[in-house]
Amino acid sequence: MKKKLLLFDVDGTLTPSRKKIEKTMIEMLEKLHYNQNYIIGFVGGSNLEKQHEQLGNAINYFKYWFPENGLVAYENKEEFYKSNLLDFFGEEKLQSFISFVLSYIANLEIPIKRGTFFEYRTGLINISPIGRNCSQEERDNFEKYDRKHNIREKMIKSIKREFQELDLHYSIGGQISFDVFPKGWDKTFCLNHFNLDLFEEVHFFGDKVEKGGNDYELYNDQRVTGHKVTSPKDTLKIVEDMLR
Ligand code: M1P
Repeated sequence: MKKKLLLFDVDGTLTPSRKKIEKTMIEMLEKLHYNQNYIIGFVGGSNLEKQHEQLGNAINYFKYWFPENGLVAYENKEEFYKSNLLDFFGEEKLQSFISFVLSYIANLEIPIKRGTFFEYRTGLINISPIGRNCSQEERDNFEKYDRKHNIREKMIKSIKREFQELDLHYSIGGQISFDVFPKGWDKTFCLNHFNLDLFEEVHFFGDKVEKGGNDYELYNDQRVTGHKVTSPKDTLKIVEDMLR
């Protein structure tokens, strides 16, 4: 019998943004794990270390782990795929990209800046105008400030203008940063790891499904049934209805 594949975004869908998973969600994942009709996976923009921190031991309920949009991929806890961003850019272009971003941030006037403005990951680059090692309170304040002043959107526009020749995709998935990666390396990338004919249905749950959000492409992909959620509670409700 074919099974249903359920794929979940992490931040805002399984856990509150950048926070730890709650008990009710752990219980639901446990139910899905032992249900013969379903296979579950998660697909998020963060790296595995951060996802593990948020999901705790509940990570083991997932057969598929897709950190960095599936540019790194695990099945049953074993890594089986890893992409390489450097092959896409080449050292020279990558350096001029980094220099542009850092000088943009150096000239940016915002209420506070901390450290780690540029994070080079396996399959994507994460850029944060305030800096990734700000506190939770500083994060929350930046998010509010950005909603009003569109700091990230403006920055993305400038980078796009400067690097028009690079086929890059920009996506705002969290509170203080945005991700940059080659077009096509969005969350739909994780589907490349499957023969989808083997599943009865494929579902995806995400909160940032509007254009520019990092769930947009997978949510709208013809091969999946997309579920828009507004919080982890919402995810619980939809899945519980499915299981009834
Ligand atoms: O998973 C959503 C996003 O989570 C983090 O964003 P932020 O730190 O801005 O809240 C980052 O890991 C980002 O890469 C990711 O897309």
